[in-house]
Amino acid sequence: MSLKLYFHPLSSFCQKVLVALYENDTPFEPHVVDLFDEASSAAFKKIWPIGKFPVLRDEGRDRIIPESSIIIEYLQQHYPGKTRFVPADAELARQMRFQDRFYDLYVNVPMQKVVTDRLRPAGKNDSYGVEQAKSRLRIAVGMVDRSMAGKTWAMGDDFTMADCAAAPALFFANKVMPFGEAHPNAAAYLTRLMQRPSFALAVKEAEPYLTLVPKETVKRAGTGFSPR
Ligand SMILES: N[C@@H](CCC(=O)N[C@@H](CS)C(=O)NCC(=O)O)C(=O)O
Repeated sequence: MSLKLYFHPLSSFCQKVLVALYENDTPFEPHVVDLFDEASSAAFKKIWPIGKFPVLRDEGRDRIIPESSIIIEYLQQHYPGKTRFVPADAELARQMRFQDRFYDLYVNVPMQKVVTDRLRPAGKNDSYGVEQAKSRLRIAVGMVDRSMAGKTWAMGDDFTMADCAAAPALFFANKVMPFGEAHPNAAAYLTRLMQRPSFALAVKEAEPYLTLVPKETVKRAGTGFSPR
């Protein structure tokens, strides 16, 4: 098989790429990386020394492609299917890329900051950084709520890379900061994303690993971190 994906089922950035692969039934060989396992982590860092997943390897074209958005652009270019991730129109493509950046940088990244802080060794927590991340996430979810009024997908009627980015970012953001009734458009968008078969499959595959999500984060955040 030409495509090999280095990933972990629980990783939000990896789920973003899984959604794209599942959307178009693109065949690939899954290769789960366990960053807590020294051998698995070292083997992965030989491929991509930065050590962040997902990474796609295209053996047929002898290419190694890191970075979720770049991977999806690559899939669009070389393995196109029924779902078009990047609009053909240049102006719409620019708008879509902005949405993709927004979900990655202002929803996914702060959400991860909140979650991963709980995985740090005792005494190494970054409470100031977590408060900043919560504040940014709160602002970003409010913006999502306003921008999704009257829309089905991030770009309107067509499902694109921006929705691949939004699905796991909002899924986990909703776990650390439940949207509730204050953000009905964001909540309804997340419901649509969860009903999309590609993301539903990624979530199902992550289920066996959900116990690894630090429970304390969800509990603490759920009580002290509700959007206003
Ligand atoms: N900009 C990267 C972000 C990837 C990323 O942050 N991946 C996380 C998992 S969701 C990771 O590899 N974390 C491990 C680490 O930072 O050591 C992308 O879009 O692919």
